[in-house]
Amino acid sequence: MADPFYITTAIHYPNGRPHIGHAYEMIAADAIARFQRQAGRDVRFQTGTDEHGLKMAQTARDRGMTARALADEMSAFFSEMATSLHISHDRFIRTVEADHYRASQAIWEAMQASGDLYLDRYEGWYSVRDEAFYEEKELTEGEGGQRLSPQGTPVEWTAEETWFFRLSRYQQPLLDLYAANPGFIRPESRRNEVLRFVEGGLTDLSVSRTSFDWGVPVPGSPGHVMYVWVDALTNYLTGAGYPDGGDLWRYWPADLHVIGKDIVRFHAVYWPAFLMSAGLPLPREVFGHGFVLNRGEKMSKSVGNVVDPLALADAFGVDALRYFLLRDISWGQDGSYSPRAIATRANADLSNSFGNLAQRTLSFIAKNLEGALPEPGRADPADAALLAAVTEANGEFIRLFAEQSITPALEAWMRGVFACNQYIDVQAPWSLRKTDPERMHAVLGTLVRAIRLLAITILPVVPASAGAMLDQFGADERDHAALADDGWYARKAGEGFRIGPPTPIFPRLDVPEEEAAA
Ligand code: ME8
Repeated sequence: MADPFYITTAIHYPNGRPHIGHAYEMIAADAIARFQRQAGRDVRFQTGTDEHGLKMAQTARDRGMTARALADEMSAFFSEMATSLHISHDRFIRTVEADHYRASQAIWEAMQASGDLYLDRYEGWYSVRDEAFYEEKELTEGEGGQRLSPQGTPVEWTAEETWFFRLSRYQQPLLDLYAANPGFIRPESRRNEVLRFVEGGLTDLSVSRTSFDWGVPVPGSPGHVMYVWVDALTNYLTGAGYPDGGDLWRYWPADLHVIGKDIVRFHAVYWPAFLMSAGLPLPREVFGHGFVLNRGEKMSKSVGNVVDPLALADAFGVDALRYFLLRDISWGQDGSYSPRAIATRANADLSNSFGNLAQRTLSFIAKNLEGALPEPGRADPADAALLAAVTEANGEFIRLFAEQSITPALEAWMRGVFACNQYIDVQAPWSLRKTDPERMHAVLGTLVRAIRLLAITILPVVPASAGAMLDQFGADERDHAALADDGWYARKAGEGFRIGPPTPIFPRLDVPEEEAAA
């Protein structure tokens, strides 16, 4: 039985339509999920929407609709976006689903049984936009004396009777956890932030609300709904079949929670504390990725620079967008995008380098060999050298990607593509056609092998295009084991497989002249 690998994205607030940050997170997690499947893991991948809380309730009220109606309307956009971006999730969870209510109430009862919940009065600052409580010392003052959270969002004073979670009890267990598992929070910068926060002392956390009712009811406590983060975090357990167990429970604990840097505290402090309290195993890793900025600026509705990711995918192609986001935004750091940057990167790497290489090779074979796979021909040391270079580049990709060094992995892969382009220029198969057909066969056969290896390796990043390319070669085996399968070529040739006239896989994109306002 393959080793399980459970990966999740954050669940997104459907109080508006998805933006490029949401798309980025889904794409990155999807590439990791696909990579792990290729590596032979038994992958479960979950994404979804986080539908409770005051922010949803207030947005719905402003729009004159119920929170549920708003959630239904907006959640559909997130789910459609996942499909459009070729996200390979196994479940799109919505926190209004019945099994999620059961899981949330079960973890609540488990925390209660540990003696970690008590009823008291909360008075303090709350940010609706962050759905977060803050301490006085964390706040700054904005215009007109408005108090602001560390995220720059307005906070308001709230006072109500609520349930508290004894977070203060978990300071030492959390510090022990971080010390024993240096990879629990990544990247390093995020880990240091969390360490400083926890070392500074933890106060008990208000975990229920009485001033509104849009949430999961607290068991046995009429009038209380759970603080939205309690139920939101529990989605990861719901997706693994908690509390019923069963077949999906093999996926718990999660291997990787992919989230943005603004919500690391919830995932690396509150979440493991809740789980410890409930007596459940802890996730193995929380990765806090950076923010995608619109030409260096934070996206905001008021600045008017919020871009619909599907418009970008329509303009440039899903795979161009996926490749750009993973190649140009260093995983774990903030990065900028612009239509010009997307088209420039996709043209340089995908169209001009990889796509052109495949197109030249395949159309030459289709035209001159009637699509038959080239014969072994007369080998030259340059052929073995190319395959060795490609194998090394792919090996580097796999080694780096496995440790989430995503941008360096893509750079390694490009070295393999460059090696092929150099080889084709030096070997010039088109001029061998008349002078030395035996060499021509050997060169083209080497290229077919090399391109197949490169296409398999890049599948997690550009699944549709690399998949279509492999279809043209009739290459059906696509996991990492297929990279070591030397018999593939002889088998295909033996079947009399023919390469059809190729359709271009990575069309050249028009690079927008000006950076038109988004
Ligand atoms: O925080 N660039 O939901 P959310 C990159 N519901 N990532 C970004 C981003 C940007 N510009 N803006 C947001 C929530 N994100 C909670 C999560 S999980 C149990 C509950 C990321 O819709 C953000 O960091 O505000 C988060 O990981 C995800 O998008 C959803 O953000």
